[in-house]
Amino acid sequence: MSKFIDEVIIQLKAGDGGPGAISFRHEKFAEFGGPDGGDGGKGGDLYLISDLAVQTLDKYIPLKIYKSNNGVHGGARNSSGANGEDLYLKVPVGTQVIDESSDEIIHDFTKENESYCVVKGGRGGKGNAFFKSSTHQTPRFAQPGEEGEIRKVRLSLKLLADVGIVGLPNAGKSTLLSKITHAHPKIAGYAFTTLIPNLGVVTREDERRYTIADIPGIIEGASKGHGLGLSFLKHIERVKGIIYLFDGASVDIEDEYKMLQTELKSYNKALLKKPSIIVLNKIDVWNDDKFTKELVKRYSKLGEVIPISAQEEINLDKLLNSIDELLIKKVNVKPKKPRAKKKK
Ligand SMILES: Nc1nc2c(ncn2[C@@H]2O[C@H](COP(=O)(O)OP(=O)(O)OP(=O)(O)O)[C@@H](O)[C@H]2O)c(=O)[nH]1
Ligand SMILES: [Mg+2]
Repeated sequence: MSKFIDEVIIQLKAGDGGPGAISFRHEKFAEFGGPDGGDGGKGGDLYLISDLAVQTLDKYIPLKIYKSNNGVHGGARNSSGANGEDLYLKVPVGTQVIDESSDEIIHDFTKENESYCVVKGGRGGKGNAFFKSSTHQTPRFAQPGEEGEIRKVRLSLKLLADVGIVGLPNAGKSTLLSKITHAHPKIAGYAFTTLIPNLGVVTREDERRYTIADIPGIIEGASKGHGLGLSFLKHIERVKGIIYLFDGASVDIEDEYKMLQTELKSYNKALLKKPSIIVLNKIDVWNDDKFTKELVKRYSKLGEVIPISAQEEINLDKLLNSIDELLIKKVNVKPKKPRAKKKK
């Protein structure tokens, strides 16, 4: 299993500018021709770029200095040094870049393929040809290159899933994720199989895509550190909507629902304001439509209830349609602004 690193401090250093050259033309009958030292190249900039294929920050080594290339020295015959190549470091969508010294959020990657220049390369130094003037025909000096910027940053990942699946251990959250996306989370018949959040991408027939996160199971007292605690809930803080997933055969889903809400609330009250769907899983176990209908009726006072079997893939289309309707589309509709009245 890959590690799931969601916070790391690294240093980013842009390339130094190349120094300008000191050089003179060699001419046949003169010991020195005019100055012809070229300029140094600019140091490479260093960018962070968000990539959906990258899901964790585990490739970053804490405190390591990541560096883009220096600009090349200027040369004779007025040749300028090449610019240092820019460096692009990939980070997951949802990464916040925080300046370690000021704690300021410098950038928040909320979209795929966004790039942000964190440190700029230094300018190249001017060669001695640049300094030639009517009063100074043979300058024997050139500028050094400017140093590239350096910055210590903290990368902090808050997954930017559109939908989060929460539930007790063993309810079937990872099974559901594995059926509606191409993700391959670990699935097993014991509690706390999922230790790290998993992200999957749902692709709809009309090519729309959204992301869905499966997080570790929550038990009573999680906010006090029981089970795996609640720290991973930061990964669903920014979802548009929540799926509460239950093992439909549980004796009291209402109690379980209340427990989940209490734990979520103690982490962040705003989580309870998000639109949600209640999903009763494992209906294949009893395989009795009448009983399933009864369950749906019993719990419909809690919200929209959808019975499914993740394992046997029953009702998953219905669930996906409801996710569209209730969790994705609803929040995308902007309320109309009332028109301002014209002053007479
Ligand atoms: N019969 C039946 N079993 C299911 C269904 N969905 C999941 N299971 C089984 O339930 C067990 C738990 O499934 P997981 O998907 O690992 O559950 P989880 O909610 O991710 O569990 P944690 O990661 O521990 O919180 C596994 O043995 C699954 O095979 C279902 O629809 N029907
Ligand atoms: Mg799981």
